[in-house]
Amino acid sequence: MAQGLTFAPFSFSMTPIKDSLYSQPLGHVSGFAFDDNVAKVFPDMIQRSVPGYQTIITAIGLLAGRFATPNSVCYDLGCSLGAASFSMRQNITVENCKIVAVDNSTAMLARFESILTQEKTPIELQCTDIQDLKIENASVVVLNFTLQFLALEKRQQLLAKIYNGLLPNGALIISEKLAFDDARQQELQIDLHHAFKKAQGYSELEISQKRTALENVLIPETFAQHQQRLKSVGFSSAELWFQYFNFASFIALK
Ligand code: GEK
Repeated sequence: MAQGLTFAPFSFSMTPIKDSLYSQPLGHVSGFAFDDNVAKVFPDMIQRSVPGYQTIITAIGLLAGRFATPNSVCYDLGCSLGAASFSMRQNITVENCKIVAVDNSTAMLARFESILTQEKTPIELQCTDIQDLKIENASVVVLNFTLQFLALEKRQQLLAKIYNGLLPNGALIISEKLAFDDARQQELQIDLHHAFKKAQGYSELEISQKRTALENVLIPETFAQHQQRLKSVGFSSAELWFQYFNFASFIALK
């Protein structure tokens, strides 16, 4: 019998489909897109590609449980299939709080909707570009591996909008693939990430074709760049709470 794929502390009821999108030689590798082929295999893809993904999802729930305030909104920006939203919902205990989950991939949101049940803390889905979204009355905002897909010059404006939409003492949780200033560190961390992917069952071909697909689509920055920009838009502090090779998660406080 097929096993449901676990996103601790909850599980997707859908059958996980193995990601083999880059397993055969592709004459031309197109830029990575969040289309239906990706949405279909996404739970398997992200868990086998992002070191620490499950730990981060669990922690986002715990952080939401701590920072969500009554009568406020928690935003999950670039929600994909809703792993962070479900984890937040499981931990939010305050009254009259809602989660707004946003993505501009219709394929992702269709799948999210198909597994969504409504409970005490509602989850509202919005199919839109997060740059066009109105953010207000927010106690928690999550950008879990989403900011890295925005053009570099668009990031400051989005973060300023998030800062302005957050309530006093609100929190922004950002997870990103990182770059490093030091060339040896950069090479080492990329190698370690590839070793992680190999250990997860990806072949050299899959790793290299996926890397080509993500070039110019996923643009990592150093933690110092993120921290400096978060402070420049007004956050009083921004600190790392998790890092596993070149994947990290940080929390910025208003
Ligand atoms: C998770 N947070 O499982 N507007 C809206 N959505 C966007 C935009 C944009 N401008 N750019 C990218 N996306 C999820 C994982 S995946 C990360 C996030 C990854 C969406 C895109 O469609 C995709 O669903 C998501 O951001 C990034 O916790 O695949 O590495």
